[in-house]
Amino acid sequence: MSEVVKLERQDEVGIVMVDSPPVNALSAAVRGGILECVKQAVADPAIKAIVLTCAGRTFIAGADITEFGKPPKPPGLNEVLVEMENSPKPIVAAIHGTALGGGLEVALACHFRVATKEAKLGLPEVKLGLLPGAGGTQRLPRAVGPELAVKMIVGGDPIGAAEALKNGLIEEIVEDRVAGGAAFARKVLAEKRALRRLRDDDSKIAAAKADRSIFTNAVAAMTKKSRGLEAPFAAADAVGAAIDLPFDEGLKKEREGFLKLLVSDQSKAQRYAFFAEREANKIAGVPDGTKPRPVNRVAVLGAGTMGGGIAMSFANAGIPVTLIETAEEQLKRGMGIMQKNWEATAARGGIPADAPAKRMALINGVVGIENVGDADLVIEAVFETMAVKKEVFAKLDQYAKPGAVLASNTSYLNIDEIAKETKRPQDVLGMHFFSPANVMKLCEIVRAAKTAPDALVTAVSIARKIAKVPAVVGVCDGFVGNRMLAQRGKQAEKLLFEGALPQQVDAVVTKFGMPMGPFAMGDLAGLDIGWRSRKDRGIKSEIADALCEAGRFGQKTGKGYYKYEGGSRAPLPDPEVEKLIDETLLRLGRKKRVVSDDEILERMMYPMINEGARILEEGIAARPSDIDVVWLYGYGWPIYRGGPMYWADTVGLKHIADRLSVYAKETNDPRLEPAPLLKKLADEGKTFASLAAASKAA
Ligand code: 3H9
Repeated sequence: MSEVVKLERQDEVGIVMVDSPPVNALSAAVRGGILECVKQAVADPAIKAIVLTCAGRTFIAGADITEFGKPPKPPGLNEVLVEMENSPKPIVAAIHGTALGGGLEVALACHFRVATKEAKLGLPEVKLGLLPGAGGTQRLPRAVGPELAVKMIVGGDPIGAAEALKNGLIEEIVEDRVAGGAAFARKVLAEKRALRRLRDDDSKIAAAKADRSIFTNAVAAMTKKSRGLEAPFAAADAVGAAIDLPFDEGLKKEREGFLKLLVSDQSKAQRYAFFAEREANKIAGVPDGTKPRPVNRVAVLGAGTMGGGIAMSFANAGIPVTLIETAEEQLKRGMGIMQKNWEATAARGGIPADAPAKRMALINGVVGIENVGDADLVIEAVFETMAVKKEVFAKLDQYAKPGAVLASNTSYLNIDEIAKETKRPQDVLGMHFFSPANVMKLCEIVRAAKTAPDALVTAVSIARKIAKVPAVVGVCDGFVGNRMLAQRGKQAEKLLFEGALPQQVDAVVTKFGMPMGPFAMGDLAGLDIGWRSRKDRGIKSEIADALCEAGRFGQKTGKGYYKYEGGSRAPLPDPEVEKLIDETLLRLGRKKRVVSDDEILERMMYPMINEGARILEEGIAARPSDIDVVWLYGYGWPIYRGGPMYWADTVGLKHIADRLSVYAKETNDPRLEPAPLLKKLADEGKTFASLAAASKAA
């Protein structure tokens, strides 16, 4: 008898219950257990119908990803599904939680499906660089038609129970999965319903067989944002096979595609990213069992771009917010922008039509910091200078309720110093959101010297609740992300002095897979900010200064490192910039040379990795994978390259260390010498991953 799958009889209905925490993934034991129980139920004359359901928090959430890359163990999932689909007795999948990947494929091999109303159903394999490998690409189009199937398989986002019902993916929404599933099974028996085997039902793909553009248009729409990725295109091909080929041949095509992706570098990187994200939830140095403090209301200080975006993130998750400004006018402006933002999303169909009003109702806009009193978490997003932050925290100490977590959204300032302004440094930490805060997923949670473990756990847990990806970091200038980015920025600027052009540098970076290069990014952020700060600190940056002196502040003035025409955000190379660079170099007596794309890539990436090594040495990040999470979710690092530290391992640390030494000498920049940790790993022929493995073993 299986340990993780049990068969129970309720009158004429056999209940096959999968119970394999945490997410009932399809390990060999679960596959074997399902096969055994289904066979047993089919053989039992007292059982007339079967319900397949799960214990715990969710229906089967997919194949067991930890088994990928290891020798396959029988039975294969397809073998189990053939047995189920061939069952002469009706099988009903009763779904709750998330039926994902192999989980939904199991449900699709059942003859009927019911789900609870909060259930989500999807084939997210593309997000792991894969395609569904157990019939999903063949059965889903037959269940819901090719358009929605392409959306779900090529896009990878799940749908809710209501949409599943509307599109024929489930038969009914039920209150309780076991009782509802059994009741539905009895109905099937009473009505003598024919068993619906999706493999034999071509009715929903008939239209696309006659007019293939139905399928190709859906694919074109879904792959618009798939630049550089292999899986979405391979997944689309597999769905195409469902339309073009008989079921069994389509299944064979799907299998070939799945096995090819399974061993691909992209999928390996994407699977690594999946686990890196989950690993980041585990906070080093916090006692086991530390519970988060309850957070029922949040106060956000500042209704500007950052504050507004943060407030929106909480309201999106249904958490009430007190949004605080210093004057009515700013408050009104901030509230207006939020409303417009939500209305634009609703108009695009991204959220329901009544959502903007509902979300606005969760935001109580007020003037005056003294209104923070009923908040369990306060996040300040005020002007980014130490003096202002200190003033705000001194006031928070006065007005916030005891035990409230006090967070600063600073992007580089010292939280220890800020915490000193209060008599409760144990409650103070950083929550660094990324712009636009309602969109970007990363939240760097900055642990200060005196931050209490439960305050830290509260910040991590609330960040997850509002669908952010938290990464715990330590106090230093710029934390993890911006500190590494600064190294890239320095090199980008130097490259201009050596003969590269902004568009050449940016092209190399975007070809690598980043959404934007450093110069387009500078134009977006506004070049005047850095200019002002350089002036304050008495620092010069000849080319950037010359641009600003010419009134080129970036996108907002229509000109920066690029020109922007007709209000467009598309950067266009500008001969004027080239002239300005040439003149500056001439004035400084610098000689131009041809800089190769290979050199640009190395100088953009390796100094960041070097800084990442220093960050690890100093304990600012606990794990290399935490650094990768920061870059994946805060800076658009291409997921198929896993993150900078993961990518560095694939390049080879010895090569990176050697090249850094060369650049350190060539450009006379000692900061480019390999960090001691990088050098040590390189000399020992090791990887950053070996550090994580060693710390796990310890
Ligand atoms: C597939 O199915 C291929 C088939 O088509 C072909 C087969 C032939 N395997 O996310 P959480 C672990 S590909 C192993 O924090 P939540 C996770 O690592 C798969 N482990 O919880 C974590 O462990 P720990 C397609 C898994 O409530 C723990 O479970 N399916 C798997 O926030 C809790 O996870 C997917 O891509 C897995 N499949 O979210 C779904 N899933 O505690 C992937 C989770 O030690 N999973 N774990 O860190 C998810 O999207 C989310 O985990 C889920 C729950 C929404 C289910």
